[in-house]
Amino acid sequence: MTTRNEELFARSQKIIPGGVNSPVRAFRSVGGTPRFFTRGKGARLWDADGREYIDYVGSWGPMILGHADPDVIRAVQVAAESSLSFGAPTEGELEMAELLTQLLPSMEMVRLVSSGTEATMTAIRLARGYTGRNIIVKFEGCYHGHADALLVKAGSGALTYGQPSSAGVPADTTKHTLVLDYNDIEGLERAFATQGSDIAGVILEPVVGNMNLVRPTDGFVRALRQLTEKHGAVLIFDEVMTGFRVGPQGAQGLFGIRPDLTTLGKVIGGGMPVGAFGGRRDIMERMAPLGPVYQAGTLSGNPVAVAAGLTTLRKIQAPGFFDRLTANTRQLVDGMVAVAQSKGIAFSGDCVGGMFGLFFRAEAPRTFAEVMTADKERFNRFFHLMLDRGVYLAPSAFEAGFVSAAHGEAEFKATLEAATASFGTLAAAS
Ligand code: KE4
Repeated sequence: MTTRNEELFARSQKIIPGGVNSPVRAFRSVGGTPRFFTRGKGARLWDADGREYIDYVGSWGPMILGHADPDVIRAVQVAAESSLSFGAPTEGELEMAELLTQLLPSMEMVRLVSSGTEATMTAIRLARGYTGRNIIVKFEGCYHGHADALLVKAGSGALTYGQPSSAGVPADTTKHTLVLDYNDIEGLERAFATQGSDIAGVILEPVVGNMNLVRPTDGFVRALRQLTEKHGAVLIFDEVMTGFRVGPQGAQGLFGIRPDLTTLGKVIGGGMPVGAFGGRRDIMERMAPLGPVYQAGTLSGNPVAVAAGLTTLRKIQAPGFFDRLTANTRQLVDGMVAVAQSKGIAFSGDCVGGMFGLFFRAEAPRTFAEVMTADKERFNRFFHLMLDRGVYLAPSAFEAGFVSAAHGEAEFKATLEAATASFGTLAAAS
């Protein structure tokens, strides 16, 4: 009997590449049929067959308040009634800019765009325009959106399908992209020792979520700041995922590091298309129309999207919001690790704020190479065992998961029950 999800997926594959509007949604690495969701409320989702799930994808990070938060929905409705877009300044986008520069002290100036990709694409152009240099340093396994120069040994969907460097990107474009190993301080020091005067900027995920979750070592973060400072390179924290997800001031707040530029997305749109880049005033003032670095966008700062983002950002300032989110996420991960290990399964987990990583390997990985030693096939089986029990994890071994403020005891209890049964099935099969 064909389910509604299967019927919809069969139709969509005829006219949308892979049947999806973003590759990681296609379930191609985990196998099976993607779920077409019809409704979300709080921590829960319902698919086209009416099945209910506890959601740990959260639209890949934005839904930090949970789905259909009443205040966010009302703000969007009110904004929409005054037109959807003007293509002109509005007070709302000014309020958003004021809030972002207040919440992130490193952000002296900011510009809104419509996606994380636009934010990172512009940030590297700005680093090159500001320094007059060409080389951009990135790290294998980090994903910064799909701008040509950054689709080199990328993470997320690119890693999921084993095509970390995309077709269609001319070698001329990526010859200025230097890819190093995450957490490899010596490699970083060598690169700056030999090419420091040609490096325009370094971009990284300050906590990686796109080769699954990998934390930086203290030494790595400090070396990044010291070496970029010493050589006049722009340090870009890509906080599209970590921004207002790992803490009230993102990863830069956790590490006490002041990057030169920060890119944002996801949470700052609350589920609507909002990205942002910002940082040092002397760098940002090179942006058109003030300076020579061009960037533009028809829907940048869109009033309806900003209404969703502003409401979300204000609500997560509530006292104790991140303490609760962090404690809940840690409780979930520790519970799953304990259950897996009680069944003799090589399994580990880690979490930072409201994002987490699950690994079928004994220790949480610290490098790309260690991530690649995790048992991907076992993850794929686990993914479906959990999905069949109504728990929706990210459909890839190389993606982080997300907890929202709407996840409570009922969700964590049901999730651990599903995990206990699923790990039991895996243990019995081995
Ligand atoms: P978007 O262009 O997808 O809004 O943002 C790109 C981006 C930039 N930087 C980081 C650190 C990111 O995580 C992302 C997007 N993340 C993926 C999930 N791993 C989005 C999901 C998808 O590609 O469909």
